[in-house]
Amino acid sequence: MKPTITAFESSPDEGEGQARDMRVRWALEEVGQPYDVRLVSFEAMKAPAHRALQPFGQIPTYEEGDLVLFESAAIIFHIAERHAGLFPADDDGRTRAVMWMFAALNTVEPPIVEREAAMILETKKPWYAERQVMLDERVNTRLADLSRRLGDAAWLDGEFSAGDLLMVTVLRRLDGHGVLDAYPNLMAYVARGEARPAFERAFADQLAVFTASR
Ligand code: GTB
Repeated sequence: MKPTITAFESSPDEGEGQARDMRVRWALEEVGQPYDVRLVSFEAMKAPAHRALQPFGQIPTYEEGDLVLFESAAIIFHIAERHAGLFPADDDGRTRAVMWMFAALNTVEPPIVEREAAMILETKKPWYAERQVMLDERVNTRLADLSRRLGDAAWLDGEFSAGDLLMVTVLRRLDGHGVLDAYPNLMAYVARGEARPAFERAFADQLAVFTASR
């Protein structure tokens, strides 16, 4: 059955593919699963009909027959379980791919998001400069460790997996910040992810939504 996902009607990232429907689109493209997209306005996202699908009034959601999912990582886990292409065939490799999904979301993403939120919301505060140093340090600690682990490998654990898909989308949030410049292997890792035909198709599709909304 063809699933339907939700995405911003008008994405605040202006087509950069930073909203979390992008990772779901990418996963669906990787496994060759066609899908429909229902665009939602900010107002509709907070209305009861959408909250019945997503209790926090956010995108993305995923509907497939009677199955309704929210949380992008849970959606990607579901896609990876049901289709070949995002989890390795062997049980241990699959479990390690799940581990990297958690690492992306629980260990690497939080300091990146906290730093970004401070840059948006707190720059006028008298203590901002001091806090920025601390937030930069936290991000760099994670990046240095990740860079060390990745080394010269193409992907985090053998073949490309859902773990890489999430890690690349998390690192992409640093686009335009110059932070990744100090980690050439992470820059190359993100570029490798972005060069995948499935990423390119997903990116083009979300960009088309933004272009049409202007
Ligand atoms: N944990 C949830 C998941 O992974 O599915 C988080 C979902 C989420 O944060 N959704 C955001 C949302 O709906 C969009 S992706 N926000 C509206 C709201 O909460 O009212 C986050 C996002 C938004 C915008 C940018 N951007 O402009 O660059 C980047 C990321």
